[in-house]
Amino acid sequence: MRLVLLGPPGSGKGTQAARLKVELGVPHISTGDMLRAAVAAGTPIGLKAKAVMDAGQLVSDDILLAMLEERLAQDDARKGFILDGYPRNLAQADALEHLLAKIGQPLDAVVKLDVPNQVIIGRCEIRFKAEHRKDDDPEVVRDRLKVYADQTAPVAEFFARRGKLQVIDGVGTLDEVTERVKHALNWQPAAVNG
Ligand code: B4P
Repeated sequence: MRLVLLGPPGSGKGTQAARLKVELGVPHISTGDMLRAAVAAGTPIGLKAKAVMDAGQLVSDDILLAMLEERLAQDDARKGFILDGYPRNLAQADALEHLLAKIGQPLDAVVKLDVPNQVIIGRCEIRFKAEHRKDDDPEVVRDRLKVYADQTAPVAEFFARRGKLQVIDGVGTLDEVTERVKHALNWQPAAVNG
């Protein structure tokens, strides 16, 4: 299964991907997690990305594409992947399509989690209080939602035109949302032998 999870910041892409990877048996590839790891390790990419991320803006397309290409070349991604946080603009959507064609791994599906802005602001505020992630500061979340509306929302249309987009309601319990994603994917667990 080669899946992209789309949705605004705080819509639950990372949360759902972490649950789905077990059942789908493929790695969860989060560009947000990769960037945060680079920041924590103080790598050259991390040093460039930190201020951009803290301000709720998008890190450069070149950096993201190089990071993703390297990650998809790893052995575990040959059986598929759940991509969370990429693509975030039309240039990235185009780059992804070309990269996946080059490595012969076209996408099976794109699932978008629909969550109203007020719910997102509430979720990020809870996480801000618990984890102090700078980009969860309510002021920054408003900027991230604007970046999403301007740059990421058109990506859904990009995939809709290719007949790959499914939109689901991302409000509900974690289990409810996971079930909706699986339903959208028409996912059946493999039969247990014996
Ligand atoms: P991400 O790491 O992708 O952003 P996120 O806020 O973690 O979004 P996600 O939708 O995964 O939310 P989550 O499950 O955690 O990006 C961070 C930054 O990295 C970006 O702003 C950007 O600067 C940079 N970046 C990443 N990818 C990039 C790219 N491709 N190009 C350029 N820059 C890039 O859920 C949020 C909260 O809600 C959690 O606390 C969770 O517990 C809670 N929650 C989830 N589901 C819930 C539910 N059903 N009910 C109640 N709460 C729920």
